[in-house]
Amino acid sequence: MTTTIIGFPRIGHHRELKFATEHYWKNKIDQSELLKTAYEIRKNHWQAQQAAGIDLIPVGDFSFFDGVLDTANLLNIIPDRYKALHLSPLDEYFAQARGYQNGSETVKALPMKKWFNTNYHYIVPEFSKSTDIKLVGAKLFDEVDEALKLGINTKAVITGPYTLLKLSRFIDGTTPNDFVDALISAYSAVIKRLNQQGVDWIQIDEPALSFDVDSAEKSLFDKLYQGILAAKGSAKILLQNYFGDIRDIYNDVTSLDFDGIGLDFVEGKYNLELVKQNGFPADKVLFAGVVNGKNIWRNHYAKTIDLLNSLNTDAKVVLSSSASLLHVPYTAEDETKVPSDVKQHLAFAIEKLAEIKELDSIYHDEADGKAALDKNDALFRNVKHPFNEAVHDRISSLTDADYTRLPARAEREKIQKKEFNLPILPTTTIGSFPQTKDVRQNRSKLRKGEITQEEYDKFNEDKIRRIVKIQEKIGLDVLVHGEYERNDMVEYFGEKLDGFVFTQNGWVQSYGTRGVKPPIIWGDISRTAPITVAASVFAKNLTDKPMKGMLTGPVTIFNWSFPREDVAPKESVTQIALALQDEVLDLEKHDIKIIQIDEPALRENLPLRKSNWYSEYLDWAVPAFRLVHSKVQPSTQIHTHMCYSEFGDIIKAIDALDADVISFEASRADFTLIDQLVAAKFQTEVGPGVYDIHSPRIPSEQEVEGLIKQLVAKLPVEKVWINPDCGLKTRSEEESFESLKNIVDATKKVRSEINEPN
Ligand code: THG
Ligand code: ZN
Repeated sequence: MTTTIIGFPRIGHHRELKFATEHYWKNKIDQSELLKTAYEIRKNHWQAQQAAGIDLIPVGDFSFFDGVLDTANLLNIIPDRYKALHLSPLDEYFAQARGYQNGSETVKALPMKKWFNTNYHYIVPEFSKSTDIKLVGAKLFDEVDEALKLGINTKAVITGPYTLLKLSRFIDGTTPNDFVDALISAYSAVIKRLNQQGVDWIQIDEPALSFDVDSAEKSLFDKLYQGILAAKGSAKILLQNYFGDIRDIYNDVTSLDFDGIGLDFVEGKYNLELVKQNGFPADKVLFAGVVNGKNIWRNHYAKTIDLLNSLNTDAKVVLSSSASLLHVPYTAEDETKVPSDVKQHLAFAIEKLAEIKELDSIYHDEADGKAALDKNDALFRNVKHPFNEAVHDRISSLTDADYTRLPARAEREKIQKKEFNLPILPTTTIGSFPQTKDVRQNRSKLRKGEITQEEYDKFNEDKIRRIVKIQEKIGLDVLVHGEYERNDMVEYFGEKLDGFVFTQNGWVQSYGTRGVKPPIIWGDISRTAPITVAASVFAKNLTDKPMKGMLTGPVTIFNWSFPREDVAPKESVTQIALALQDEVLDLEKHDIKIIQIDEPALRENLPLRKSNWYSEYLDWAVPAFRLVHSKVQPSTQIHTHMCYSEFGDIIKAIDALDADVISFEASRADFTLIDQLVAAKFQTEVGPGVYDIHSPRIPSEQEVEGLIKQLVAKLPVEKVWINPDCGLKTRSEEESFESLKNIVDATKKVRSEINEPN
């Protein structure tokens, strides 16, 4: 055994799992048909790995929604409110993942959160007083049986107890420590059962060790694993970390009775130092994550072999991916429209399997190794990214003034109050309106060449006309054009900007059945023509109300793309920022005086270790945003928007973006962020969402009125905006319009109560 991977994408080569699952949800197929499709997908994926020469194949990495939720359900960590629905195990699982509605009976979904620093989301398990941890699930064991029957050399995969505790929510005053003994028993039972089934290796995923680990957390980890490993019997346990290094706990991990330790040598550069400085126990297997599980570029074999040689250990080394391949698309083979000089540099999941095998041949001096190394060397010697001199000149001439908007915000605030003369508590939306079936069909018809560009544009113009009227009728103060022309807020800009390459089938799971197609940064980035100006100007001319221009910010475009690796993030993000600066100034020139630059992904790429937050990230991310809007007139109002309101700990950085207004997700976080904003003397005007758009529930006028009153009780009323908490693209029109009406009416009521004109 010399090669493995941490995990494989689940959605299927052509997103078969997405379509089957969504059909099942719509009662178009029954459970047995869904299970059959899922089995076929797993079988294909295992056999693809086998065919590529991967020796040890992960099983249990497949999921109908999310692996953390799978592990929680395996161990009976299922809140009572879902059990009370008396559904089949699979439906109970889906009820937790996406909520349940049957007539008047509704149960909300468990919350979803970003998975470390990726664009994937996991479901947050909930521990309470009534949580009774024990081995109840069958999914993992069933999949292991299937794999063994197919002759797959199986490595069973589960989320580890430490990560599970770190990522979960604890209610009723419970704490992680309350569950240590129960988790030890349950994981021991899982190991025993897998061992009885005949599984050789068991991979326990502990990515949470890549966060800072303090001494209490270290004790928690030690206690869990001393217990679990004492009962492992003849099972071989692999402790698998990824997304970073394990500097805080390396010595504990290496001295515990693990049979293998999996380290990420790509993102966790420091792991190499740890192994060199402390040595690696010769009686354990080192699973070396050397093929990047998060990027889409070919591995540079010569560098990887150097790295492996520098490990300088007597331990057996198994070559692996640095993370699960979940975060990359299925295969680059299908990408017929990607230029061939680019395509030869791409390695998606299938190609990465072959890379691991080739690296293994090179590492072990096998006959075919030399040829593979030479071929790879040639590839890297000849790489040529398009170079744009004008972009480089522009960047080298930037000065501090380019990052500073004048006058100061307080001054601008006064000027803008006069300029727009909006009522107090102005109402607006985040930008997108529902992407109804006809909107998606129109786009797909253009893609297939069934309609002309003119017909496509005409359709969208009709949509804009309609939505502007509807917004006026509802009584919103600042209008938007609805974003009908956009598929995805990042893919759309990627397609329009020079320097990006985009794929046909490069789908990556975002959550559950939903995916994204991240654009690929290949050359220097620039804007060759206006992108959003036509739609915004068309919409503006339809109304006397202010029309807000809508852009995706540089940090979000960068974070949700596949970046280059030969260029520093700061350089790429600055290029994107300059391209967007051109767009902002063009919008302004065309009389679009309110411009929103969304940065939903600003928070999520914070380095996992706090000590690196500024030095490795915010120190370039915040200036990039400022660069986009620094040159606008004082009277032009810059808005931004962020999803996932967990930015309590970076409030100062958010204020430093120097936007005039920010809207964000708040309703689910019970407004706790508001107190943090007050405490930090937050200066930007704020629109904390008063309507949770992730839920089909329509908030009543009274409910919204209550929320607005809570807001103005805490925040200076002249700084508060009223809006939903995110874009409306995934909601239905009925829900959206009724909710917006309630929001506007509630706002008017509050205004009249505080004697302000509407
Ligand atoms: N764009 C990108 N990344 C994101 C979001 C985004 N990451 C975080 C968050 N938003 C994830 N949310 C979603 C919501 C909906 C969908 C995907 C991610 C979605 N996808 C369609 C699907 O899978 O069927 C595909 C849409 C399409 O045809 O392009 O609905 O907004 N980059
Ligand atoms: Zn949002």
